[in-house]
Amino acid sequence: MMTKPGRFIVVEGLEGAGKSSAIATIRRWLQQRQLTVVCTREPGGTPLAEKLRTLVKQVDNTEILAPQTELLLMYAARVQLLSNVIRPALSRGDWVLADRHDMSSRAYQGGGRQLDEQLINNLRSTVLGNTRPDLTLYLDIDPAVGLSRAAARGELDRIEQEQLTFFVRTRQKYRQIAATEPDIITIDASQPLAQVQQAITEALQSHFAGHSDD
Ligand code: Z5A
Repeated sequence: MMTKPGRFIVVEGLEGAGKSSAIATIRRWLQQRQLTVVCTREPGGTPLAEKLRTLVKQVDNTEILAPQTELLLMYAARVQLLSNVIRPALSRGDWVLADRHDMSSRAYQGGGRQLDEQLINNLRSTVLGNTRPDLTLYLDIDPAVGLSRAAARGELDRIEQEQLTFFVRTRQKYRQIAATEPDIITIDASQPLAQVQQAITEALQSHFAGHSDD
């Protein structure tokens, strides 16, 4: 019997946008349809990629992380995750539900850090190959609102300590990408949680109509 290929769903957005809550909603929606779900986070999701996550998030006062190093570490972690977790899951027919993926690098390193787009595109084509998300839900939030939600949780990591202008550029890039790519749905994450959840469910129902049990 042929295995039906799995699907790849990504949740994106600035810190405090509500990605964790969105992932819980999507996970429930998939499990109600008896689909096997593999959840990932980036950077991270394999033992080595989790070590890289610690490196990029920790505040190190002895050496400044160069923006290009940051970019390469994000893609190094992504290669590991794609090879060891995402591609095997998709070939088994599982559904992959990702907390961040490639769009984060385009927005944070491309928009926030203003790194060369050609450099990022070269890395993307080498690392991603043909593996692309079936659907990306981009949770759009004003950075000031997102950061205040994130700050309420306690200590800020290295990237969270950036100036507001960095996050304004990151959001601009997110919105620019979302406006031009058809498999990205933008959700207004400033709405109350119940409305965000409703918008997510509607997006899933319209995008994966064949899997809806309603
Ligand atoms: N990064 C990068 O630069 N390049 C890359 O390629 C990749 C990542 C892959 C990962 O950190 C960092 O790496 C991230 C981007 C960078 N850095 N920054 N800055 P992370 O994974 O630890 O952090 P995060 O992804 O930003 O997670 P987060 O702060 O936890 O965001 P969230 O998951 O979207 O937030 P949340 O936990 O769901 O919600 C935050 C709070 O808001 C929480 O108390 C909720 O109850 C509340 N909330 C959520 N939704 C609502 C609504 N609708 N109304 C009111 N309150 C709400």
